[in-house]
Amino acid sequence: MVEKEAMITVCGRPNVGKSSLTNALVGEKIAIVSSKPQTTRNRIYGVVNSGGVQLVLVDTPGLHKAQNRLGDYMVKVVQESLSDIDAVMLLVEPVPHVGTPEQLILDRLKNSGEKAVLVINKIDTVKKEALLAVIAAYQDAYDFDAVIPVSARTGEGLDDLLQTLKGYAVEGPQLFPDGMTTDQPDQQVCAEIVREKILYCLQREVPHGVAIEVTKFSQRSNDIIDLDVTIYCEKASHKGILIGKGGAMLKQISTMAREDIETFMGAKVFLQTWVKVKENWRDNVNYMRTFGYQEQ
Ligand SMILES: Nc1nc2c(ncn2[C@@H]2O[C@H](COP(=O)(O)OP(=O)(O)OP(=O)(O)O)[C@@H](O)[C@H]2O)c(=O)[nH]1
Ligand SMILES: [Mg+2]
Repeated sequence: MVEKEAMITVCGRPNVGKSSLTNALVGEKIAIVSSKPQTTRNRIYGVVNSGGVQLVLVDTPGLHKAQNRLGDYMVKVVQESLSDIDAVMLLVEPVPHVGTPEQLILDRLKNSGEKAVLVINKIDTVKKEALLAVIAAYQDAYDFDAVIPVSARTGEGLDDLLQTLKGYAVEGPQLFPDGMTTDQPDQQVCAEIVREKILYCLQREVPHGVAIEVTKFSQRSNDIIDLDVTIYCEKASHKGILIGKGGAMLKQISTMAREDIETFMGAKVFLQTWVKVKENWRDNVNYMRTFGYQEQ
């Protein structure tokens, strides 16, 4: 039984591990992850139920300098996720320096007066002694409620973090029913998984110009799903790269995606993929809306 709940935003620069941390706390992969920056494009809720408390984690795009309308949209998503919540987690790399994105978020928090927890991620990559300088740099910059070093990868520090986050819960109606771990429809998670495999398989320029449209999602029987997906890219040359020699690249992407989608859906999936070009869709509001990047 959930008696208390809290909405907590996870924000920070691209690639610090916001989605990895969200997944680790939820205990299920609900947000895609990649080694490339600007993986997350939309606000994603991840739900954690623990000891009568429901935490709704708000995973956000990495705050960066927008270079197209999609970027503008992503930055707006971050800004809108910083108000009307119970607390903010500022996720940072274990480096002893407050960078521009962090400073921008802190300036905003100073204005809004939202409560904030500093979460230093990736502590598996540094020596413990190195953390002191990181903590000092950030404590100079903002009056955080708490500072918690974690590793989303190894799980270190996550129990401490969970206890701290539960402290922000207030009495209120249960926002998500038991068993529901994200607000994303299944179709959207499937589309995101395809995009994750493209981020994994291809170099920087191509995946960042890719959008996914699900054109068929139908349950043939209890345990078989037919899924048709169109991958949009920005240039004919990118289409060639996505398809690869004799279709090899598209086959690899599709196979990897199908395996993960089957795990997520708990069903056998027949996945068909197509590649199409929509030039400069990242600067076209109508295309963006079609692909699910629209003002909330
Ligand atoms: N070593 C280490 N790597 C991590 C940790 N957490 C995340 N990573 C890696 O950091 C990279 C980025 O992770 P994401 O979770 O996609 O980062 P993000 O902040 O959501 O990125 P954007 O969505 O692009 O803003 C991936 O390669 C992760 O595997 C950690 O605790 N330790
Ligand atoms: Mg992310």
